[in-house]
Amino acid sequence: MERAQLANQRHPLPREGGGGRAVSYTLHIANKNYSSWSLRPWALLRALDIPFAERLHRLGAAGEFRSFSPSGRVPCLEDGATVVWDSLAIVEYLAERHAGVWPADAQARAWARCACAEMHSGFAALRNLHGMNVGVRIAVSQRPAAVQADIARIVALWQQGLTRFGGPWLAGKEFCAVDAFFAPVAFRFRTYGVTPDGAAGDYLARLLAHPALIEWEAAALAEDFREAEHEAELASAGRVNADFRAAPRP
Ligand SMILES: N[C@@H](CCC(=O)N[C@@H](CS)C(=O)NCC(=O)O)C(=O)O
Repeated sequence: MERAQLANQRHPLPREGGGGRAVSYTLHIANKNYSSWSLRPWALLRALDIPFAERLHRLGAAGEFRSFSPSGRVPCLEDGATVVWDSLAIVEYLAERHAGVWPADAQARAWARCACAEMHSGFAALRNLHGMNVGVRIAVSQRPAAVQADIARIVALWQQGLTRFGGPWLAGKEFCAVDAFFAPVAFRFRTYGVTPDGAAGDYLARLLAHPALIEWEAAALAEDFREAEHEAELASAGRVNADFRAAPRP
């Protein structure tokens, strides 16, 4: 049986009005070139083949995010009257409804949850100084020590997960929430020329080649929107080697 079928079989999608059509999700996200937080649940939904409608909002559209998200931030998932407005909370909400969000093995599940939580609350230097910018490649002149430390910790985590659970994904045989949480890191590593050795390097290539990331990347490259703050951040990280994005809107 296909994995997606299995996911929906074990925890069937909730039904409206006692047996009507399956309730569909709406995921609010921001521009795919920049919005690392949006990518997490988007990649998970795609990888598990869970149907959803996407609403893409322009970053910096003042006030707009507040009209659907209590925090004024994305991602934000709507499921009928239920609104879930944080990437980790979205993952847990989905885990209550679909198999495959977390690994079936309890050890792997505990590890995956810890790694997601660490990603969610940590790595501030990488997040701030190596912002996600999918379509650009930067030659970094000098990587700040705090960024190097974040990178070293992520690579160690990846190596640990791959060794302990046997790969090819971080917590075992199947792509799950923890891989989705590190999907933005894969784009960051590529943009800023971070090339881990060994199993972590292979994992980076595997993640970038996942159909969900390929689809996200294609849409990111087609965007002609530029957000001033992200672009300034990028320029301060080093020299732009390549920019594969559609020409900016005049
Ligand atoms: N902890 C939140 C953070 C979400 C977040 O910061 N999202 C950014 C987009 S990448 C945002 O909505 N920014 C809007 C703004 O700053 O106006 C989550 O995990 O969902």
